[in-house]
Amino acid sequence: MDADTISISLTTMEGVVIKSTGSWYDVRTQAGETVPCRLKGVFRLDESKDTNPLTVGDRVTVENEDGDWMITQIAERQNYIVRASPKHKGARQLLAANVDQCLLIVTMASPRTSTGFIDRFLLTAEAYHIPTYLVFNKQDILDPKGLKKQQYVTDMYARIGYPVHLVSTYTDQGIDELKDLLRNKTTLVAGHSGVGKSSLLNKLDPRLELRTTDISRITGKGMHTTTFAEMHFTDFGAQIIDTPGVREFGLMHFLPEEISHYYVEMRQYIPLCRFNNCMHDNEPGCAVRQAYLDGKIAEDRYINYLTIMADYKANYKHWEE
Ligand SMILES: Nc1nc2c(ncn2[C@@H]2O[C@H](COP(=O)(O)OP(=O)(O)OP(=O)(O)O)[C@@H](O)[C@H]2O)c(=O)[nH]1
Ligand SMILES: [Mg+2]
Ligand SMILES: [Zn+2]
Repeated sequence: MDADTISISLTTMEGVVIKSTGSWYDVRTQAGETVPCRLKGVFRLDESKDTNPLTVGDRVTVENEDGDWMITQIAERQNYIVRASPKHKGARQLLAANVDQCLLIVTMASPRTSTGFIDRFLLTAEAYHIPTYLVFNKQDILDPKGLKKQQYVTDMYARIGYPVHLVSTYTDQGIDELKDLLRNKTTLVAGHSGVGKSSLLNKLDPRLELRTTDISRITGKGMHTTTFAEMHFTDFGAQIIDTPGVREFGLMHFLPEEISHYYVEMRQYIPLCRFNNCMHDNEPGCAVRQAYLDGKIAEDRYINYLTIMADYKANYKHWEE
């Protein structure tokens, strides 16, 4: 440290990033104060597939130098969730770090969530050992067809061990039991745009007053009301990260042959395949495919697996170049 630095007032504190807009970061310090910070210019993007070096949930050290807050250190992450960057093909964006659990908000009303999307999320969460709850929102507007579809989908996930919650932010169905799950934890709330993530947070703690918007009646697609991930501290002791709706989650850290291991119900069959590099597609003696043919692995799950593998292999080549 040189003489100049010593002569100015310098305060160091620990904190957590609660919002990141790219160039500025809001950090909540241990004292419970929120301060806007810049990142000290020494951090480079690691292995370069990430488009952002720092994300919500990151634990950091901040220093105040003459009134300006700077982030000077980032603690190692316990885990993180990435999404495929909407702008750069093959790049990924950190959505959040250091989460205890995820709530994946889905709906069989509008905009309807596909099981392919759910599976991609679940396998990412499995890879990082993050427990995930499936929350089926908009119970109040399901028509008979939607209800039937929901019954099928919820059975499928419940059978393989994922907790399922049926909620409505309009009628308050299922809201209290969610509070019990969230208390004293850091939870990432994810899902497509327009499924009701911010509405759910407002329901859990009305003081948050987060912006929500009607989904477009014409396209049925959300309009991305929430634009940055942000961690909120609720009045019942939960830390919840609301995120912008995502189209797709990124899976780039995996090798193609790893993917089946993150399909929880496939794991038990993998060692029984004839070839130990089996991809569980058309290989002879594949125990996973056999389990699917015997009705032990749900059709949606297996078909999604094959689709994910095909996409993944195509992209994986691209990343290797
Ligand atoms: N019928 C019904 N509509 C709901 C429910 N929850 C939310 N909505 C509506 O769904 C629309 C989208 O809600 P938001 O909370 O903004 O959705 P979001 O997931 O935060 O969307 P993004 O911020 O764009 O990712 C709004 O019109 C809400 O009123 C529900 O339980 N039932
Ligand atoms: Mg939102
Ligand atoms: Zn196999």
